[in-house]
Amino acid sequence: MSGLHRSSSGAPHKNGLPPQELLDDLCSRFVLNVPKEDLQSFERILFLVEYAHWFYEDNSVEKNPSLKSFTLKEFTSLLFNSCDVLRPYVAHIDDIFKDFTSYKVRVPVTGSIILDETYERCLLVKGWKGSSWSFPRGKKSKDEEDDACAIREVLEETGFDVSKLLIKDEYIEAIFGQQRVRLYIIAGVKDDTAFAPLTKKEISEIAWHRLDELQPASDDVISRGMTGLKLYMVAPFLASLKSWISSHQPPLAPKPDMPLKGICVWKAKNSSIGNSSTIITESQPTKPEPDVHPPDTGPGRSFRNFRFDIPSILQAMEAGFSS
Ligand code: M7G
Ligand code: MG
Repeated sequence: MSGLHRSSSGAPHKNGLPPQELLDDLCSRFVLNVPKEDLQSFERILFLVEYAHWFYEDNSVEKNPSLKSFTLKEFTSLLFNSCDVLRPYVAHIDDIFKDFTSYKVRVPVTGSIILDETYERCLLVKGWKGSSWSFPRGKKSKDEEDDACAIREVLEETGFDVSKLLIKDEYIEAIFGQQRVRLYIIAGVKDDTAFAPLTKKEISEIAWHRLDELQPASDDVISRGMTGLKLYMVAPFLASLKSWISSHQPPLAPKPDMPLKGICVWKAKNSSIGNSSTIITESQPTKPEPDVHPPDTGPGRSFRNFRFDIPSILQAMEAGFSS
């Protein structure tokens, strides 16, 4: 209950901008109130800003719909401008943000290809924003093993625990630009299994899709299945998946009479952007911060040498707590 009272303090401006009090609260809760080592690069700080943004969109805006929705970039700018320790870096915000987005696509990703008992269908998730389907997967956290990340990401995105089914050397891997994507094959999952994401506004739909339906015209990162289904990072795995299936016996015989169309197993009630949407699940586990140590080869390297003035941050925190 105390949370409810806290976030309702300070009415939003007429223009929907969050009050300073709310921004201060988000900044101290998500950015300042973390171990010192997490404030040593802008990549890490931007991941913290992203958590603050999700909290703002999923909780503050949801409780108070007169508050405006922002893109991550807009929110980053708002937070940097409102927070004393971040304000000195406002002049560099475009480069910091560009650096963060290019960094994000270099963090290794793992997940799972979940096959039903006939090996005819696989489980795909549809992103909240956009309309494409992908295997449940996500970025590795700092010091996280590939299999642990796959287990966590599949659990977050589908509510399904693959930890007892995952075999460490049964995976398909592909490289997209500078990003390594490893998907563990989890075969023989019952098609009446209940799925529902644990995160908010990340996944809008979960469905079993026939592998035949996904068969792509090309091997591109973004492709379309034969029924027009938009796919993201699915096609490049299909050939290896087919060959894995051809050398493994499914627990159940194929069901050729089943429809070609995907079978939806979970759908958010409302997934439009910028709307105070209600979704079926309510719980939201906190995500560990992503791995921030891939090889530093990308553009904007000079910006990564930018360092926060830690003593002044600590001073500000202390002042904040003693007030
Ligand atoms: P991610 O966690 O950055 O990707 O989520 P990963 O799973 O590949 O590591 C991908 C996208 O989903 C984000 O850029 C957001 O648009 C959205 N998203 C993810 N999460 C966990 C949330 C959340 O908690 N709240 C909101 N509003 N969006 C989210
Ligand atoms: Mg994820």
